[in-house]
Amino acid sequence: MHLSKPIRNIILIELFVPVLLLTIGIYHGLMQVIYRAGVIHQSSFAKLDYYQGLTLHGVINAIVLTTFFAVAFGHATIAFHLKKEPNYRASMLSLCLMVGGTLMAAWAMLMGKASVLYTFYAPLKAHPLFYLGTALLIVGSWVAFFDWVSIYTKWKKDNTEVNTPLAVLGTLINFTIWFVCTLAVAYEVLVLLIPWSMGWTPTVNVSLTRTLFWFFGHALVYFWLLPAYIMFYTILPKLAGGKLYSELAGRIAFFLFLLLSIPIGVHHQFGDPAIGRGIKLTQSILTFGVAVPSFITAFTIAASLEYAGRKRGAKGLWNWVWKLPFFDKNVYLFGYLINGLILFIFGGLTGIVNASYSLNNVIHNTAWIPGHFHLTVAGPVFLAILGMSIFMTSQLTGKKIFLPKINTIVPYLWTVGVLIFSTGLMWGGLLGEPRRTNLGLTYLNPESELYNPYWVITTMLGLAGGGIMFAAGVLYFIVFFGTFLSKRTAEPVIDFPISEVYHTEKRIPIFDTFRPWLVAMAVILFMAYVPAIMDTLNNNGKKAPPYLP
Ligand code: HAS
Ligand code: CU
Repeated sequence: MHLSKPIRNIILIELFVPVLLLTIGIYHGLMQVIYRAGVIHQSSFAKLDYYQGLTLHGVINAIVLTTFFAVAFGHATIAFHLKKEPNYRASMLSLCLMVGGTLMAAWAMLMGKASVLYTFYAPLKAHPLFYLGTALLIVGSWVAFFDWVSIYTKWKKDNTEVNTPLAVLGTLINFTIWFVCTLAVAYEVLVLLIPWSMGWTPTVNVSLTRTLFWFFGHALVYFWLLPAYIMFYTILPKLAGGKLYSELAGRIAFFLFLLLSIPIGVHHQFGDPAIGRGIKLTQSILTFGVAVPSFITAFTIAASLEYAGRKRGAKGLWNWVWKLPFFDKNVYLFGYLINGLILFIFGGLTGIVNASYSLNNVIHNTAWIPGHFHLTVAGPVFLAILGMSIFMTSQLTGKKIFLPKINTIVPYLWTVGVLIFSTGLMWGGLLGEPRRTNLGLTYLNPESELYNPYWVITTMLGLAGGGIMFAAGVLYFIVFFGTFLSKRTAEPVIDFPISEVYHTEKRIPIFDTFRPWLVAMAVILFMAYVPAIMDTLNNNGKKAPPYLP
């Protein structure tokens, strides 16, 4: 499909800006592993504080990159499937708000005035511009979403009997989850944190800020994941040379995410004394529920891949796996997506450990947690973003991929790195190695009385894996920026390879409508969160003084 130049440029800026910032994010990832392994005694060559570097790493990689990408991919998805360009003014406003907000937050972090980590709840306190900046970034993404809703409602009026394309359904569901969960963080930032940070209110209810943050913070992880799921369902089977085994399974999975992504944030707060046990157990069980759409996805995608392998002539039980186009540079996106899926098998299993209320005690606040989330957000999510950012850049500029062979190996290198890195962190976590702690200067120095010999090997594994991840990141930058800078050889377009469906299924109206699902979502949310919020209001420890680092 052809897009007008201004819209193409907006999408390209939404890819370019966060990838440029990602160079800082990835650099701080490398510094983290070097520092944690006790190899150097400062956490960056610019002499940034450990927590400042960690905040830059988390905010840029997990909040800025993911939000910009979701909007850029959403624009392209809606335009491609509904054959209607996004509105120029709305898209421009959205872009300006997101870039402006990011610059504000970046200034605060780089000045060392916002070393509050990407989970920016109290009692850590940031400069007001950090909070305002993140709020603007979020509002900018809403503007793009509102425009898509208006495009979609017009399309639906003319196509009442036609199933909404799966990718469009996934995008709208994802941004509905995002809109609802960000309302809580908007309230937290605007009503609680900014007045506190400006000095207008002397104290803040720490438990309430944590609870509002996690209302947003857990759903955030599915906001990262769903664009990757859209690619797994609608694009991957085609790249593999097969068909999507069941489109209905995809619809069911997306609607289950709509119901269950938000009302489970308390699984990040099993250790919070303000919240009661009953609601913790309830949300633990609901968390097992949210694993169901991922299991559905695992089986549906595996069946689609098996079909592709057999179509390519595979015989026997497992031979189909080896027939898949792992290193075919013409379908390099396959490599990015399949590696993400492989990592997610381990990311999902560790997530289920985390969700188990009592087991969570063993791993909470240990290095196990970053081990888990590098298998998820730095697994399927990050690899899908890397692959798709190169794909969209090449198509929207009409330029050939720079160094296509290197591009093909990036996801494999990254995956090897993540597997080693996460093994080190999770092993260390089980041996009590803490997360988010200045390890280098204390526990790993044999002269320190806090020296812990068990964590030497685990942080070294982290260093080895992190080094490989960094190398893969550098190769990706070379391909991405090289593609940007090469000469145009074709007409700029956006054409996603879309999978056919294996079973032709009849349209089932309930899986093509939003209203009943939104009502069910509201009811579950209400039941899961009113008791949690009441607990934080009733048990707030009254006047806890702010902790200033
Ligand atoms: Fe998580 C903490 C539970 C998924 C990210 N998680 C985190 C944090 C992050 C994060 C960033 O219950 C740390 C937050 C912080 O800073 O404190 N997580 C879960 C559960 C799931 C889960 C139950 N997490 C994710 C995803 C993330 C993510 C997705 C990012 C994108 N997580 C937790 C809990 C905590 C937590 C607790 C708090 C811990 C604490 O104490 O602090 C589930 O959604 C996982 C379900 C997934 C599956 C896997 C399905 C497998 C698939 C692959 C199939 C492969 C194929 C390939 C087909 C059941 C789909 C075949 C291969 C061939 C070669 C053919
Ligand atoms: Cu969570």
